[in-house]
Amino acid sequence: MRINPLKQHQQPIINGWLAIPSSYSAEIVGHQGYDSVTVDMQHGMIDFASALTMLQALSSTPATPIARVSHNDGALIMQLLDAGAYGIICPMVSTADEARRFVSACRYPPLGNRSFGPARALLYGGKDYPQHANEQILTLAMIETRDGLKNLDAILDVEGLDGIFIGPNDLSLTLTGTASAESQHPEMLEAVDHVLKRTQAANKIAGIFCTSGQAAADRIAQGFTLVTPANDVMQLSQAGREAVARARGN
Ligand code: 3PY
Ligand code: MG
Repeated sequence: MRINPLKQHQQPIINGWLAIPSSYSAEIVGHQGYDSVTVDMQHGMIDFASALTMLQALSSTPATPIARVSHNDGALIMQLLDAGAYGIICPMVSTADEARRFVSACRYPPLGNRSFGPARALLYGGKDYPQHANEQILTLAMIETRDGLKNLDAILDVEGLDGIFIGPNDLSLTLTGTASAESQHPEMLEAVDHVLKRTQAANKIAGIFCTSGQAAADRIAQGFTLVTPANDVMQLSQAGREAVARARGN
């Protein structure tokens, strides 16, 4: 089976993020040097038919294809894995039970309850995908609720969970009343630091969404091991804005 480089990564993982439902965008982003690229079905404008073509496009690039599901839905998780996603990011994980349910959907029996039908995963992963998928599929639970913070250690204890991914917009919204991915609110700084330290202690991947390359570099310096330096929409908007300003001589 094609191994998943994200499972043994020695360097911080730089993870691209796709919200635009386009295989062409996915292909372009996949060629920019990212270790992995996430197809975002929660806040991206992406349905399963588009996600499939985007995963196909990512397969033609060096980036490892992963997906964020819209919610902790075993059926959707299994469909995306069958479509060749090599990792799943699950939003709003607030309890160990939810984390167990999430991981279970990513693992074939006896470790989990993933149903058999690897379809396109066989084409991307290889004929022996079924024998190795349980070790190769990456599972990241998003910590972005008060309960998720409260139950962090129990979530980190869940067997088969590879790491966490902080959703700083939702986390700051719930902690401070304002959604801000780079919030400097003291309560948010403390929460992010706490999640990072506990995740490091558990020896798992500590991931976070960021709004720029510089913000991602700062998170790596802080100790994070998986960062997303903004998504396609943010990058496209910023590049467009800057080009217009430059053209106008501003
Ligand atoms: C958040 O910041 O809440 C996210 O889910 C990042 O996409
Ligand atoms: Mg979120």
